[in-house]
Order: sequence, then structure tokens, then C-alpha cells
Amino acid sequence: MTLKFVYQDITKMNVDAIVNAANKQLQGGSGVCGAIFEAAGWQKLQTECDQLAPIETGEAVVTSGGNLPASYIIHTAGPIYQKEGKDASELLAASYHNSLKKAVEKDCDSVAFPLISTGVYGFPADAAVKTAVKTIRQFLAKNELTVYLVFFDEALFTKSQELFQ
Ligand code: AR6
Repeated sequence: MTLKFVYQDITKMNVDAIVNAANKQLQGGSGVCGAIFEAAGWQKLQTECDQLAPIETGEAVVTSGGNLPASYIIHTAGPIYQKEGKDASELLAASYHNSLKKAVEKDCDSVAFPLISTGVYGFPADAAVKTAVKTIRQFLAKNELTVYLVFFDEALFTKSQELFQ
């Protein structure tokens, strides 16, 4: 089982696939999504996304990695915390699980996740890390894959390392 925490800009990750915290319309946006679109090549990635959109919350789809070091981008729409209420954790887990399934389908050995839904979508970070770790560990019990959970906040990274690693 390989789950590693890193404090890093996800667009710099040297892995087979990175996951994008997307919206259901797969429109290039702000936050980690904006950084990924910018680094991959905005127009070409948007054209690929337009052919796959829309998706459901918790679903995941795959595009090429464009100019990124990663070969693929797995786009998943995480839950909007206030909107989903009691279903938010389950939908967040579905985002991680379905993204991991796509990575395996594409024969990836390594995949990097941002903390889906913890920015604009308002999911409390501590609870989101807990759901991410639980879902990834369950998947790794049955699949050979190196998974990176990428933190963009150093304090949360340090705290999560202490709690989970
Ligand atoms: N590398 C790694 N993590 C990052 C980076 C980066 N370069 N930049 C930000 N983060 P958010 P969401 C972290 O808001 O809440 C977009 O407009 C950030 O600190 O990017 O799922 C989409 O198009 C936070 O912890 O995603 C959607 O419309 C985490 O990434 C909507 O926002 C996620 O924050 C999705 O909202």
C-alpha cells in the first residue's frame, strides 16, 4: 500500500496522472483547476473537456495531460459542501474512488490528487483529508498503485502527516 503526502504544486508532479478538482460542466476555472488548465494548455484541454461534459458529481473522466509532466488528467466534480449536506462525504469518497478506477483503467502506476472540494466548494479540510485517506487506503488494499495526496497549505500538510502517516 503506497499513499504519500506531499506539499507541492500538483502541476509539477511527475506521475502518470493528476486529478483535477473540476466542475460538472468541465469548464476551466479557478484554484487548482485554473493552475492545471494553464499548465496543460488551456484551449486544447477545454476542447477535450467539452467533448466529455457534463458529468455528475462524484464521476470522473480522463483527458490527455497536454503540456504537463503527467500523461493524463482525471477530472472529477467534487461535491459543493453546502448544497449536498449529509451526502457530501459519500460524494467526496465517490470522486476519489472513481478517479482511482480511471487511473487503473489507464494502466497508471502513479496518480496525484489535490484536496478535492476544499477550496471554492467549501468542504472542511480536516474532514476531507480523512475521507480521502480512508477511500484511497480501501482502494490500495486491492490495487497496486502509488497515490500522492497533494497539499497546498503547509500547516495542513504538517498536521495531516502527524495524524495519518
Ligand atoms: N496544487 C495543488 N493544490 C492546489 C493548487 C495547486 N496548484 N491550487 C489550489 N490547490 P479548489 P474545489 C488546492 O477551489 O473546492 C474551480 O473553479 C486548494 O488549496 O481548486 O474542488 C473548479 O473549476 C484547495 O485545498 O477546488 C470548480 O468550479 C484544493 O486545491 C471549483 O473550483 C481545492 O480547491 C472546484 O472547487
